[in-house]
Amino acid sequence: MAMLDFEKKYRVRGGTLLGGDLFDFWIGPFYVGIFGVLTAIFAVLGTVLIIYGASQDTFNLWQISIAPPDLSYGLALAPMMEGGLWQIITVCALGAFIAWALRQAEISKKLGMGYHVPVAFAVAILAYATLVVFRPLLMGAWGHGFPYGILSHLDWVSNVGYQYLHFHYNPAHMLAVTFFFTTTLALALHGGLILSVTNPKKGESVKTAEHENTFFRDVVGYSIGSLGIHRLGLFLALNAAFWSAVCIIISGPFWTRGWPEWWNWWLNVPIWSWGG
Ligand code: 07D
Ligand code: 07D
Ligand code: U10
Repeated sequence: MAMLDFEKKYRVRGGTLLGGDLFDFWIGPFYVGIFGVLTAIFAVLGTVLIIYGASQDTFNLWQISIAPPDLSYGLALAPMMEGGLWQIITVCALGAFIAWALRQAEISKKLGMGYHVPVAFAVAILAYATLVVFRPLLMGAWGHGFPYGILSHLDWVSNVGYQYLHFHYNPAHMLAVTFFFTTTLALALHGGLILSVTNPKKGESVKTAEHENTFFRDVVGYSIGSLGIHRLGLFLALNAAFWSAVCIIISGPFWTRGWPEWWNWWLNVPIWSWGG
C-alpha cells in the first residue's frame, strides 16, 4: 500500500486517550489532538516567559539565563524576578514535555502500535524532573535546580560536579557514561551494518538478513539478530538516561561528601587484611 493510501485509511477520528473528539483532527501532516494543543500552550507560554526574562537583561543567545530562586527561599514561591519566573517556566517545560509524551501515546494508540516511543521519552523527562523537581525537593530548596541558559547550565554542571570533588568517581555516573558510550557503539554498528547491506554500489544487489547475521558471526562469533539489535539499542539508551537520573539524585540527598571517598568501602573489604 502506498504511504498516502495507508495514511488515508488510518487517519480517521476516534481512539483518543482523552477528550473524545475534541481536537481529534489533522492540520496538513500534523495530528492536532488535545495533547498537541496543551503542548503548544505550555511551549509558547514558557518561551514567551524566557524572552521576557531575557529582555530584563540581555538578548545575547549565549548569555540568556533564567536563574532559579536563591537557596534562602527554600521550597517557597519566589518573587517573579527572583526565581519566580524560573518556577513558572519549569511548570511550563514539564507540562509541554508530558503533554508531548501523551501525544505520542495517543498517536500510538490510534495506530494500534506499541508504546515504546512515549516510554522512551518518559525516561528523558524523568531525568529532567530529577534535576529540577525531585532533587531540589529532597534538598529542601528550588535553588538546587539548574539555570535555563546555554552557558549558565554548563556552569551549573561543572560547579555541582566539583562540589563532590570528582564526579567521575560517582558509581552511577560511571554506569550512565558507560551506557551512553555503549549506545553510540551499538548505533554505529547498526547504522554501518544496515548501510553496508542495503545501500550497495551501483549494479550490485542488496544483501539479506543472512548476510547481516553471518557478518557478525564471522567477526565476533555471535549475532544478536535484527530484532535483537533494536531491543539492545532501546535498553542501552534508556539505561543511559535512567542511571543519569540516579547519579544526580544520590548526589546530595544520599551522599554529601566527595565521590572518591565513597570508594573507601573497597579499601575496607576484609579480604585485604586476611592473613596479616
Ligand atoms: C540533538 C535534539 C535537538 C535538541 C536541541 C536542544 C534548547 C535550549 C534555551 C536559550 C541532544 C535545543 C535547545 C531548546 C535553548 C534557551 C534558554 C538532542 C538533540 C538541539 N540541556 N548540556 C546542550 C538542554 C542539561 C550539558 C546543547 C536542554 C543538564 C553539557 C543544548 C536540557 C545537564 C552540554 C542543551 C538540558 C546538561 C550540554 C545541545 C533540559 C545534564 C554541552 C543538546 C531541558 C544532562 C552541550 C552549550 C543536545 C552544549 C549541551 C539543551 C539539560 C549538560 C543547548 C534543553 C542540566 C555538558 N544542552 N544539560 O544536542 O553545547 O542534546 O552546550 O533538561 O556540551 Mg544541556
Ligand atoms: C536531562 C535532557 C532531558 C530533555 C528533555 C527534552 C526540548 C525541546 C525543541 C528541538 C539526561 C527537552 C526538549 C527543550 C527542544 C526543539 C524544537 C537528559 C536530560 C526532557 N559527564 N555530570 C551527566 C559525562 C563530568 C555532572 C549525564 C561524561 C565531570 C553533573 C551523563 C563526562 C563533572 C551531572 C554525563 C562527564 C560532571 C552530570 C548527562 C566525561 C563536571 C548531571 C546526560 C567524558 C566537572 C547529569 C541527570 C543526562 C545527570 C550528568 C556524562 C564529566 C558533573 C551521564 C561522558 C567530571 C553534576 N554526565 N560530569 O543526564 O546525570 O541526560 O543528569 O568527562 O546532573 Mg557528567
Ligand atoms: C547489529 C545489527 C543487526 C544484527 C546484529 C548486530 C549491529 C541488523 C542481524 C551485531 C550486534 C551484536 C553482535 C551485539 C553487540 C554488542 C554490544 C554493542 C554490547 C552489548 C552490551 C551489553 C548487552 C551490556 C552493556 C552493559 C553495560 C553498558 C553496563 C555494565 C557495566 C559494566 C560492565 C561496568 C562498568 C561500570 C562501572 C565500572 C561502574 C562501577 C560501579 C559499581 C562497581 C557499582 C555498581 C553501581 C551501581 C549499581 C550504581 C548505583 C550505586 C549506588 C546506588 C550507590 C549509592 C551509595 C550511596 C552511599 C548513596 O545491526 O541487525 O542482527 O547482530
